[in-house]
Amino acid sequence: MRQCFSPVAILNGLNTRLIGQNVLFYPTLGSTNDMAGKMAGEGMSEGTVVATAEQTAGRGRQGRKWFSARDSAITLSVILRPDRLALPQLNMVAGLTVVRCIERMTNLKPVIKWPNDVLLNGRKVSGVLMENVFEGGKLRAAIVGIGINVRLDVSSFPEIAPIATSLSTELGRDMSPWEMLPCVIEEFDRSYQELLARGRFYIHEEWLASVETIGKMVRVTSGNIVEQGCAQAIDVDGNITLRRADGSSVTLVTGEQ
Ligand code: BT5
Repeated sequence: MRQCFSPVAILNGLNTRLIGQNVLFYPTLGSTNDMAGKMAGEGMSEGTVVATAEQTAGRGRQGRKWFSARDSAITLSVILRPDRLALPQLNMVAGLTVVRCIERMTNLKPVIKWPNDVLLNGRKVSGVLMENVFEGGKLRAAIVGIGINVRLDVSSFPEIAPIATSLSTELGRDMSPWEMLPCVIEEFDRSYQELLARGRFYIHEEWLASVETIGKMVRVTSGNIVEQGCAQAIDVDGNITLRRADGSSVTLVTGEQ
């Protein structure tokens, strides 16, 4: 497969410690998570970013699709080799990265919908897909995939048109994914360094400050269980506690809203 190096400005201008020390930029790819996962299995260095201008088979969680179009979105994956215990907070780092970057680049006010959708005016502008690469029962790498609709015309995708938005739409002006890419890589690096230096409780607090789910009625699917209730709390590992209609409480380890 043809691989081209990222634009000189992106590579040279980056100010990072780990994430972005190696950036592999492809004109087109099926899924950046698939490519990064393959590379991680082959020993590619930690902090490597795999990005593409056009993702043709983007994936969401649980086999769902992630839509994008050429030159219209950020679609990237980062290879990390964290402690297994830090995986839930790594997911929070990814959500926080998107929020911080959108704030820095646009002054818009995004919020996080548990577990990790980023919304603007109630519509989804970004999603995170974290996948783990195991070898012989040991965690070899975590692949953190981020998709952001920068100038994606969501009206051309009927499946998501009513629920999705893009930064350009919200701003009322064109925005290029390439002006945003360095910011995403730098914010990811900065937030990941914060996790390493200041710990999981700090990241949880920072992440929680952008979460809009607390106090809302939610429907959560966790395995075969479907629960509905008012979200009371989300703990440091991302587990959510709901108050059911009958007043009882339930905590769900992981799930879908
Ligand atoms: C996600 O899944 O939100 C994770 C999306 C991660 C995408 C990145 S792009 C780079 C990397 N490589 C990949 O192959 N994936 C990652 P989930 O929470 O399961 O949400 C999926 C749902 O979001 C779909 O079923 C649609 O309803 C909706 N959706 C799909 N494309 C969208 C888009 N571009 N904008 C907003 N919503 C979308």
